[in-house]
Amino acid sequence: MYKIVLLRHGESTWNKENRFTGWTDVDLTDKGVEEARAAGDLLRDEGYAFDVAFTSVLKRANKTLNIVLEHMAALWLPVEHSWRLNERHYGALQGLNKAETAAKFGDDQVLKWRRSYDVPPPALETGDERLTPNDPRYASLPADRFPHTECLKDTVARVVPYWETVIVPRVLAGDRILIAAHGNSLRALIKYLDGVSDADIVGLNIPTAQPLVYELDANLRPIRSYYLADEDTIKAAAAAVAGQGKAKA
Ligand code: DG2
Repeated sequence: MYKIVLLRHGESTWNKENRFTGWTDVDLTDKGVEEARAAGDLLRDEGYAFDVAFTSVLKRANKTLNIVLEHMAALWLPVEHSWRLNERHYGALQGLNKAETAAKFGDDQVLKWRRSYDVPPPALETGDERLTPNDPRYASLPADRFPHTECLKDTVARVVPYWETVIVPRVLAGDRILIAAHGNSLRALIKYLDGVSDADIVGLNIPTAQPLVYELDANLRPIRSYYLADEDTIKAAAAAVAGQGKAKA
Protein backbone atom coordinates (compact mmCIF):
# COMPACT_ATOMS: atom_id res chain seq x y z
CA MET A 1 0.00 0.00 0.00
CA TYR A 2 1.17 3.52 -0.80
CA LYS A 3 0.27 6.67 1.11
CA ILE A 4 0.35 10.22 -0.21
CA VAL A 5 -0.73 13.49 1.41
CA LEU A 6 -2.49 16.33 -0.39
CA LEU A 7 -2.55 19.83 1.06
CA ARG A 8 -4.19 23.03 -0.12
CA HIS A 9 -2.20 26.13 0.91
CA GLY A 10 -3.19 28.21 3.96
CA GLU A 11 -5.50 31.22 3.65
CA SER A 12 -4.21 33.72 1.07
CA THR A 13 -4.80 37.47 1.02
CA TRP A 14 -7.31 37.03 -1.79
CA ASN A 15 -9.03 34.13 -0.02
CA LYS A 16 -9.51 36.57 2.85
CA GLU A 17 -10.79 39.32 0.53
CA ASN A 18 -12.90 36.66 -1.23
CA ARG A 19 -11.43 37.43 -4.66
CA PHE A 20 -10.96 34.97 -7.53
CA THR A 21 -7.23 34.29 -7.54
CA GLY A 22 -6.24 31.65 -10.09
CA TRP A 23 -2.69 32.31 -11.34
CA THR A 24 -2.37 35.63 -9.48
CA ASP A 25 0.61 35.23 -7.16
CA VAL A 26 -0.76 36.44 -3.83
CA ASP A 27 0.78 35.85 -0.42
CA LEU A 28 -0.50 34.06 2.69
CA THR A 29 -2.31 36.01 5.41
CA ASP A 30 -1.16 35.73 9.03
CA LYS A 31 -3.99 33.25 9.49
CA GLY A 32 -2.73 31.29 6.47
CA VAL A 33 0.76 31.12 8.02
CA GLU A 34 -0.81 29.93 11.26
CA GLU A 35 -2.82 27.28 9.39
CA ALA A 36 0.33 26.04 7.67
CA ARG A 37 2.14 25.81 11.01
CA ALA A 38 -0.75 23.84 12.45
CA ALA A 39 -0.70 21.48 9.44
CA GLY A 40 3.02 20.88 9.89
CA ASP A 41 2.59 20.23 13.60
CA LEU A 42 -0.29 17.86 12.94
CA LEU A 43 1.64 15.88 10.33
CA ARG A 44 4.67 15.67 12.62
CA ASP A 45 2.60 14.65 15.65
CA GLU A 46 0.79 11.99 13.60
CA GLY A 47 4.16 10.51 12.65
CA TYR A 48 4.22 11.50 8.97
CA ALA A 49 7.52 11.91 7.14
CA PHE A 50 8.17 12.57 3.44
CA ASP A 51 10.89 11.87 0.90
CA VAL A 52 9.89 14.44 -1.70
CA ALA A 53 7.33 17.23 -2.06
CA PHE A 54 5.62 18.64 -5.14
CA THR A 55 4.14 22.10 -5.41
CA SER A 56 3.04 24.78 -7.86
CA VAL A 57 4.98 27.90 -8.89
CA LEU A 58 2.71 30.14 -6.79
CA LYS A 59 3.99 31.50 -3.51
CA ARG A 60 0.92 30.73 -1.40
CA ALA A 61 1.53 27.02 -1.98
CA ASN A 62 5.34 27.32 -1.86
CA LYS A 63 5.29 29.17 1.45
CA THR A 64 2.75 26.81 2.95
CA LEU A 65 4.98 23.89 2.00
CA ASN A 66 8.07 25.55 3.50
CA ILE A 67 6.28 26.27 6.76
CA VAL A 68 4.97 22.71 6.95
CA LEU A 69 8.43 21.30 6.26
CA GLU A 70 10.00 23.62 8.79
CA HIS A 71 7.59 22.36 11.44
CA MET A 72 8.45 18.80 10.46
CA ALA A 73 12.19 19.57 10.71
CA ALA A 74 12.41 18.72 7.01
CA LEU A 75 13.31 21.97 5.25
CA TRP A 76 16.06 19.99 3.51
CA LEU A 77 13.51 17.89 1.61
CA PRO A 78 13.73 17.85 -2.22
CA VAL A 79 10.91 19.96 -3.64
CA GLU A 80 9.76 19.95 -7.26
CA HIS A 81 7.82 22.93 -8.60
CA SER A 82 5.55 22.88 -11.62
CA TRP A 83 3.04 25.25 -13.16
CA ARG A 84 0.98 22.10 -13.77
CA LEU A 85 0.06 22.12 -10.08
CA ASN A 86 -0.99 25.80 -10.20
CA GLU A 87 -4.51 26.79 -9.29
CA ARG A 88 -7.00 26.55 -12.16
CA HIS A 89 -6.64 29.76 -14.25
CA TYR A 90 -9.68 31.86 -13.38
CA GLY A 91 -9.56 33.97 -16.57
CA ALA A 92 -11.23 37.37 -16.50
CA LEU A 93 -12.69 36.63 -13.05
CA GLN A 94 -9.23 36.96 -11.49
CA GLY A 95 -9.30 39.87 -9.05
CA LEU A 96 -13.09 40.09 -8.80
CA ASN A 97 -14.90 39.59 -5.50
CA LYS A 98 -16.78 36.26 -5.52
CA ALA A 99 -19.86 37.45 -3.62
CA GLU A 100 -20.12 40.62 -5.74
CA THR A 101 -19.78 38.53 -8.89
CA ALA A 102 -22.61 36.30 -7.62
CA ALA A 103 -24.75 39.38 -6.92
CA LYS A 104 -24.15 40.53 -10.50
CA PHE A 105 -24.43 37.24 -12.43
CA GLY A 106 -26.36 35.05 -9.96
CA ASP A 107 -25.30 32.28 -7.58
CA ASP A 108 -25.95 29.59 -10.21
CA GLN A 109 -23.66 31.14 -12.80
CA VAL A 110 -20.88 31.60 -10.26
CA LEU A 111 -21.34 27.99 -9.10
CA LYS A 112 -20.86 26.89 -12.73
CA TRP A 113 -17.72 28.97 -13.08
CA ARG A 114 -16.33 27.76 -9.75
CA ARG A 115 -17.32 24.13 -9.64
CA SER A 116 -18.58 22.75 -12.96
CA TYR A 117 -16.33 20.37 -14.86
CA ASP A 118 -16.45 21.98 -18.27
CA VAL A 119 -17.72 25.56 -18.08
CA PRO A 120 -14.72 27.92 -18.21
CA PRO A 121 -14.90 31.43 -16.76
CA PRO A 122 -14.73 34.28 -19.33
CA ALA A 123 -11.28 34.34 -20.95
CA LEU A 124 -8.69 37.09 -20.60
CA GLU A 125 -8.22 39.03 -23.80
CA THR A 126 -4.86 38.95 -25.56
CA GLY A 127 -2.80 41.86 -24.27
CA ASP A 128 -4.30 41.76 -20.79
CA GLU A 129 -1.54 42.49 -18.27
CA ARG A 130 -2.68 39.48 -16.23
CA LEU A 131 -1.23 37.27 -18.99
CA THR A 132 2.44 36.73 -18.12
CA PRO A 133 3.85 34.09 -20.50
CA ASN A 134 7.33 35.65 -20.28
CA ASP A 135 7.57 35.11 -16.55
CA PRO A 136 10.56 32.72 -16.18
CA ARG A 137 8.54 30.38 -14.01
CA TYR A 138 6.52 29.57 -17.14
CA ALA A 139 9.56 28.95 -19.36
CA SER A 140 8.47 25.33 -19.96
CA LEU A 141 4.99 26.45 -21.06
CA PRO A 142 4.88 27.55 -24.73
CA ALA A 143 3.56 31.13 -24.89
CA ASP A 144 0.78 30.13 -27.26
CA ARG A 145 -0.43 27.59 -24.68
CA PHE A 146 -0.45 30.04 -21.76
CA PRO A 147 -4.06 29.80 -20.50
CA HIS A 148 -6.46 32.71 -20.86
CA THR A 149 -8.96 30.79 -18.70
CA GLU A 150 -9.47 27.19 -17.59
CA CYS A 151 -12.35 24.98 -16.57
CA LEU A 152 -11.68 22.01 -14.30
CA LYS A 153 -11.45 19.75 -17.37
CA ASP A 154 -8.55 21.87 -18.65
CA THR A 155 -6.92 21.65 -15.23
CA VAL A 156 -7.29 17.86 -15.19
CA ALA A 157 -5.66 17.80 -18.63
CA ARG A 158 -2.46 19.37 -17.29
CA VAL A 159 -2.41 17.95 -13.74
CA VAL A 160 -2.91 14.29 -14.67
CA PRO A 161 0.09 14.06 -17.07
CA TYR A 162 2.25 15.51 -14.28
CA TRP A 163 0.84 12.99 -11.84
CA GLU A 164 1.41 10.11 -14.27
CA THR A 165 4.87 10.99 -15.51
CA VAL A 166 6.53 12.76 -12.59
CA ILE A 167 4.78 11.82 -9.33
CA VAL A 168 3.69 8.22 -9.99
CA PRO A 169 7.22 6.92 -10.62
CA ARG A 170 8.26 8.36 -7.26
CA VAL A 171 5.27 6.79 -5.50
CA LEU A 172 6.04 3.41 -7.09
CA ALA A 173 9.68 3.78 -6.04
CA GLY A 174 8.42 3.89 -2.46
CA ASP A 175 8.94 7.60 -1.84
CA ARG A 176 6.59 9.22 0.63
CA ILE A 177 4.93 12.10 -1.19
CA LEU A 178 3.47 15.45 -0.11
CA ILE A 179 1.66 17.58 -2.70
CA ALA A 180 1.08 21.21 -1.65
CA ALA A 181 -1.21 22.84 -4.18
CA HIS A 182 -4.56 24.60 -4.60
CA GLY A 183 -8.28 24.11 -4.23
CA ASN A 184 -8.92 23.30 -7.89
CA SER A 185 -5.65 21.65 -8.89
CA LEU A 186 -6.33 19.24 -6.01
CA ARG A 187 -9.97 18.83 -7.10
CA ALA A 188 -8.58 17.89 -10.54
CA LEU A 189 -6.29 15.25 -9.06
CA ILE A 190 -9.00 13.89 -6.75
CA LYS A 191 -11.46 13.69 -9.65
CA TYR A 192 -8.96 11.53 -11.49
CA LEU A 193 -7.89 9.36 -8.54
CA ASP A 194 -11.39 8.70 -7.22
CA GLY A 195 -13.10 8.66 -10.62
CA VAL A 196 -15.56 11.33 -9.42
CA SER A 197 -18.32 11.98 -11.95
CA ASP A 198 -18.64 15.34 -13.71
CA ALA A 199 -21.85 15.92 -11.73
CA ASP A 200 -20.47 14.97 -8.31
CA ILE A 201 -17.31 17.04 -8.61
CA VAL A 202 -19.50 20.15 -8.25
CA GLY A 203 -19.98 19.31 -4.56
CA LEU A 204 -16.29 18.90 -3.71
CA ASN A 205 -14.72 21.77 -1.76
CA ILE A 206 -11.21 21.63 -0.33
CA PRO A 207 -10.48 23.51 2.92
CA THR A 208 -7.21 25.41 3.38
CA ALA A 209 -4.22 23.70 5.00
CA GLN A 210 -5.97 20.49 6.05
CA PRO A 211 -3.81 17.43 5.29
CA LEU A 212 -5.75 14.90 3.20
CA VAL A 213 -4.32 11.37 3.17
CA TYR A 214 -4.78 8.95 0.26
CA GLU A 215 -3.99 5.27 0.72
CA LEU A 216 -3.41 3.68 -2.70
CA ASP A 217 -3.24 0.04 -3.78
CA ALA A 218 -0.55 -1.49 -5.98
CA ASN A 219 -2.27 -0.04 -9.06
CA LEU A 220 -2.48 3.36 -7.36
CA ARG A 221 -6.24 3.16 -7.04
CA PRO A 222 -7.48 4.70 -3.77
CA ILE A 223 -8.25 2.26 -0.96
CA ARG A 224 -9.45 5.06 1.28
CA SER A 225 -8.89 8.76 1.87
CA TYR A 226 -9.31 10.86 4.97
CA TYR A 227 -8.48 14.23 6.47
CA LEU A 228 -6.36 14.20 9.63
CA ALA A 229 -8.68 16.75 11.29
CA ASP A 230 -12.05 15.66 12.68
CA GLU A 231 -15.09 15.40 10.44
CA ASP A 232 -16.99 18.36 11.92
CA THR A 233 -14.02 20.69 11.41
CA ILE A 234 -13.65 19.60 7.78
CA LYS A 235 -17.38 19.81 7.07
CA ALA A 236 -17.58 23.36 8.44
CA ALA A 237 -14.43 24.45 6.56
CA ALA A 238 -15.62 22.93 3.27
CA ALA A 239 -19.06 24.54 3.68
CA ALA A 240 -17.37 27.90 4.25
CA VAL A 241 -15.42 27.48 0.99
CA ALA A 242 -18.64 26.57 -0.85
CA GLY A 243 -20.35 29.67 0.59
CA GLN A 244 -17.69 32.04 -0.74
CA GLY A 245 -19.39 32.07 -4.13
CA LYS A 246 -22.83 33.13 -2.92
CA ALA A 247 -24.19 36.66 -3.03
CA LYS A 248 -24.50 38.14 0.46
CA ALA A 249 -28.19 38.32 1.53
C1 DG2 B 1 -8.97 29.85 -5.13
C2 DG2 B 1 -10.05 28.83 -5.24
O1 DG2 B 1 -7.79 29.15 -5.32
O2 DG2 B 1 -11.21 29.43 -5.47
O3 DG2 B 1 -8.35 30.78 -7.25
O4 DG2 B 1 -9.81 31.89 -6.05
O5 DG2 B 1 -6.93 27.37 -3.75
O6 DG2 B 1 -5.38 28.96 -4.82
O7 DG2 B 1 -6.98 29.76 -3.03
P1 DG2 B 1 -6.71 28.81 -4.17
C3 DG2 B 1 -9.05 30.92 -6.23
P2 DG2 B 1 -12.60 28.70 -5.54
O8 DG2 B 1 -12.59 27.81 -6.74
O9 DG2 B 1 -12.82 27.96 -4.24
O10 DG2 B 1 -13.57 29.85 -5.70
